[in-house]
Amino acid sequence: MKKIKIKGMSCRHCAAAVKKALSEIDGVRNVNIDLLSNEASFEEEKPVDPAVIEKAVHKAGYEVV
Ligand SMILES: [Cu+2]
Repeated sequence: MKKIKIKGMSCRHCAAAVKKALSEIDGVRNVNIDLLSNEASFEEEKPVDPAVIEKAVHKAGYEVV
């Protein structure tokens, strides 16, 4: 399981947007967002380039810390 910190999430809508963005990445599954710790956790079915993850989060309007 991978964990990343995300900056900019303030409510469950933000969490849903990040979850969606991450879930749409090929190889990423079981995405969970913890709003209290601002963390996203997920599993990788295959190695996923961290840059792809950062890009997807950025596109959704948030930043990986
Ligand atoms: Cu929000």
